[in-house]
Amino acid sequence: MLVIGEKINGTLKKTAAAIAARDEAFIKDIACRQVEAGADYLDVNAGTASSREPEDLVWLIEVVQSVVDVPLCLDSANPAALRAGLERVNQVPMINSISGEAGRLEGILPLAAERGCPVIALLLDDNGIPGGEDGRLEIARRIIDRTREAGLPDDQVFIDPLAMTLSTKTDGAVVAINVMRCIRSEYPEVKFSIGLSNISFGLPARSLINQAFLAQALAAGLDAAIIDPLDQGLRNMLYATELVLGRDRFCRKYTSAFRAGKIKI
Ligand code: THG
Repeated sequence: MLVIGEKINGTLKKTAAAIAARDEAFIKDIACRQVEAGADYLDVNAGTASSREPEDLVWLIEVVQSVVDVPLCLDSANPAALRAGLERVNQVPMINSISGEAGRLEGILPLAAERGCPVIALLLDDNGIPGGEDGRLEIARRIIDRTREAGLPDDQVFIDPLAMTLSTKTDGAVVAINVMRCIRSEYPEVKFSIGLSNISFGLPARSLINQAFLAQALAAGLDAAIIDPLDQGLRNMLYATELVLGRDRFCRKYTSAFRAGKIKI
């Protein structure tokens, strides 16, 4: 599974302050720590007002690329910010995200299609997030029609089924898992990504809930997740579950992660 480090996110208070103050050391530190912990991609989200977002996102990208060389996951709903970011990246980034919303399909999908970038697609549209499986599946089919029409191969599309907060929605994780299973049987090449920590907002011992969900989501075919790579328990669970699911030939990933000190109990 691809680990997309979540911590460079301007909607978090400390990161917002670092972006406003152009505090390079703060950003470099969370970039390096996430990559050392095993992040394959780093999510970069400026989280700022749309007029400032292009320059803030470009600043973040340049600071991050000055210390690490993993590809980035450009996290924005703003086509102008994404366009500016796409001009500065050193490696093909993931675009986070399109959705069933008309504005994103028109403004963002062409940016990804032109460059053949992998893209994350959220299962929501201009009417919001459907609560049940059927509504999400209908949006997924519409999105995949559009990505195919734009010439983007199915294996470059990462569907994010949207895990809802369990404290307010009892079936918030189950719906996401059922949706992944249905889409996989209909579109075997399409991939899945999820923002894992949404499910545990407002609850104690969040990492435990995130770990339980990660194991179930991996069993349903999860290919990528936006997570905190510094969460030791989550990392342990990731390596162990991939091993159990037969995704780790000769236990190579598990044993080398253990030797490198990335698995600890
Ligand atoms: N899907 C997609 N993109 C996304 C999300 C998603 N991008 C944003 C978000 N959801 C994923 N990113 C984060 C970043 C941080 C946290 C959660 C999701 C987080 N922060 C802690 C908190 O809020 O309690 C605070 C951590 C800290 O302060 O360091 O949990 O779903 N495609």
